[in-house]
Amino acid sequence: MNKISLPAFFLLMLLFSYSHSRAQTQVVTAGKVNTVSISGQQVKIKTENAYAEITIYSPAVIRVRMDKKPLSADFSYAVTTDPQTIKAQITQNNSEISIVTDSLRMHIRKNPFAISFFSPSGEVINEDEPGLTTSWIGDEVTTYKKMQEQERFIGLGEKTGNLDRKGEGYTNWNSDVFGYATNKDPIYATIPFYIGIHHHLNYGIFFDNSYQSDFNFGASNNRFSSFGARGGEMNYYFIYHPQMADIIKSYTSLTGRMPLPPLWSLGYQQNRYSYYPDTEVLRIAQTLREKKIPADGITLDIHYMDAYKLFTWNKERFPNPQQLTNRLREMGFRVTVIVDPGIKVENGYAAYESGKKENIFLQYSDGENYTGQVWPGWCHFPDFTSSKGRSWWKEQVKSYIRDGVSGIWNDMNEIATWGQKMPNNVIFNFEGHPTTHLQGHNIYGLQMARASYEGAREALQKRPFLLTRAAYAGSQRYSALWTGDNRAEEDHMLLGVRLLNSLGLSGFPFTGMDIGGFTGNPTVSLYTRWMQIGAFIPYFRNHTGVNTKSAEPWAFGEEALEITRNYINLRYRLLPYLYSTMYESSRIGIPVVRTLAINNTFDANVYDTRFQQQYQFGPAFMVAPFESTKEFGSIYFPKGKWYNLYTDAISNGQQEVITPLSIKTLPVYVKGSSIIPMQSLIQSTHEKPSDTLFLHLYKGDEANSFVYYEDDGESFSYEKGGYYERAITYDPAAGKLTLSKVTGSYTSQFKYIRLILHGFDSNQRISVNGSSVSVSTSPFSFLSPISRFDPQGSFIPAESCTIQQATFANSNEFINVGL
Ligand code: NBV
Repeated sequence: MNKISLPAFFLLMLLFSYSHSRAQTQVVTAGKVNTVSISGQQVKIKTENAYAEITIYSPAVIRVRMDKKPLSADFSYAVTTDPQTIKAQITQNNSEISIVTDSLRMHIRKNPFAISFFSPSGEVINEDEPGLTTSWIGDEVTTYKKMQEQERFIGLGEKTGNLDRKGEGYTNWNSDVFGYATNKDPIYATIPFYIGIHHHLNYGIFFDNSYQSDFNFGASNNRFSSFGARGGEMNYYFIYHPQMADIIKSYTSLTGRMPLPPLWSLGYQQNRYSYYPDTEVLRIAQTLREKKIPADGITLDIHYMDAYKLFTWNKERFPNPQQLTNRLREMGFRVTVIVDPGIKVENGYAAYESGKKENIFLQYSDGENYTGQVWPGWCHFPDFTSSKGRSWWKEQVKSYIRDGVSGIWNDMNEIATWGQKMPNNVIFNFEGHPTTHLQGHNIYGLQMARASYEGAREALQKRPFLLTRAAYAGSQRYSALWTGDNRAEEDHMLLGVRLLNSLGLSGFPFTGMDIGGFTGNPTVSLYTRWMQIGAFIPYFRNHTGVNTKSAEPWAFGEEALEITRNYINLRYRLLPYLYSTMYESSRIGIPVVRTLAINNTFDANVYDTRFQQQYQFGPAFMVAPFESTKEFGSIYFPKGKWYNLYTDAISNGQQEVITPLSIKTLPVYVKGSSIIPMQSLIQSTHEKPSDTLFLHLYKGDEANSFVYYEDDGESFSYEKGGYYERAITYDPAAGKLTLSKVTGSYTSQFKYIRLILHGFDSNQRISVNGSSVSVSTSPFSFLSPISRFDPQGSFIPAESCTIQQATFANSNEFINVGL
């Protein structure tokens, strides 16, 4: 045996550890392409250091997968669709591989491997930074994209900061962030999808990797934008369409769309941490009715439980939950309960015993159940990434439904535990492909929401309402999302609007924030302004923390009550419009809260930090939220013609207007050519509105169409044709408003329509199906005057023309209105 001297041995050891640490810290790029195999719509590539697979999903969507080792079995919690079979050409020569579809071109340079995407007319949409491309440092993988001139970046779901994210970096690691600062990152949800914009082009990138991921949009560098993760594959979907709305449609065709929610969940919901005992819950419900504040939901926070133990009721506070939910239902209220994932470790506690017996809890790598501390004390946590864990949870959730609960609110599912450091050696089943906390963490909230949704749906046999705090891309398939523990501060209200705008861009239409703020106490004006905004967001819930003052609409004095009630009333009158818009979202993924960037992508003003909060609420309204303390505000009107909601005064587009502000009204504008269906005021969706649908038409220059949608609001019979749908089309050039034939077998609750015209002459002549009808001019107002505080009335009522009622229900005929 060869002898080795001691100094030589130490030298060898030193060299070994040096080269080993170099391997860890080295940047490894894919390198030169060695082999290419093309089959159907897929290209498989082996490079010097990596394996790549390029798959065409649709003419506009191409997926890129890369790893240093051969790609493992394909699996995603987010993507639910398979590639479509399409017409595409894939060719190669010595220097590149080229893929051409009807919508885009992709080139893959061979030496070294680098990807570029072009529009059909040859403009660069997006390209790998040629020197950096895709690389690894240890297990961490990153793709670097060349920063295009004046490139902007928007989206990435629930992320703080500006609408335009240029110059910023973000991390995805779902986190419990009580009272977060307005620039905090990360917060609760991971939606690794963004949209890049430059040179009148826009594209989407969805990076489907649930490890902690990092996005850089030119933070601390002027060379690239990048996205990467601490482990797993480079796995992204590139989406190109000329219109941003189509990018969102394609993204949601990959990750799924919101199921149509129950109508009641679009009503006003009252909450605090926590209403108890049952008599207090009833007092709140009773007061809402007495004060004529329309409402549909009451939410029970953690104090309903016995010592925070899930699936139990505190017998002293809630001796008879069924009786309570029944009583509330008679009053027109639905109950939502909060659920946390932590199951208390306590012998004899049914959920603990059965969870232990069925072996459904997350475990350390040595097989011992993971124990972490949260509200009830030391807890185990169901593994929602296993079908066994989800089935167990589904059965537990059903007990709430038996008690008359209609909604499940999933909290603390980041997972939040005291200390906020779940160990990385906790193992997640991942549908039979066990993995560590590193990959499981960001998925947990999505799978908890899924299990709750499936359990509630099975037991209810109707549409349940689901709310979640943590999420991953695709969570919109199961649940609405709210933005967690915000603060009762002016800038938090505006941040909340930006968060919902960004979530909407990222496939999440059903969203809300704690109206009034969770931590702290809002001023009277802040509360009032926030409630006004709440009327124009999909999930309209007032919520506040445990030690704060009362925050019900009557807790801020008479004037705030009147203003708040006015806007809740308006919300209820707008339900036919909102429900139809939610229906559209459930079909094609376009959000209800729409940043102006969706329709005005290349107008630099919409990214101006002064205007970035402005948003559209569905196709018709533009809301301009301002701090409640401001007396004047600058509003940007994008292209088009805009009517003041309260006065019908017209502002032309592409201009900035300084506007006086009043706490009595939220600045809201209606786009010319809009069609807005409304109903009479009701106190809850339990109550039937009058038999007349109020159809508002705003004179405009562009043709427009609105799909009116109605169904029973709670069952799934719409899936089997039980709905009422008709397109309403306005053609200003022809002076025509047309209601198409009805599709679906549902009988509308409305028998008649009353058409209310805005911006037309008061001596406008009107015909319905060829016969002229009489027109009356009467004032119309979206809000009632706040008489006591403003005897003159705050609003100049819009001049409106009303036509005679026309038959609406079950019409198999077109209705043609000549204008
Ligand atoms: O369950 C209590 C709260 C809840 O009210 C809030 O909305 C959640 O975001 N929950 C967080 C737990 C603790 C908050 C300090």
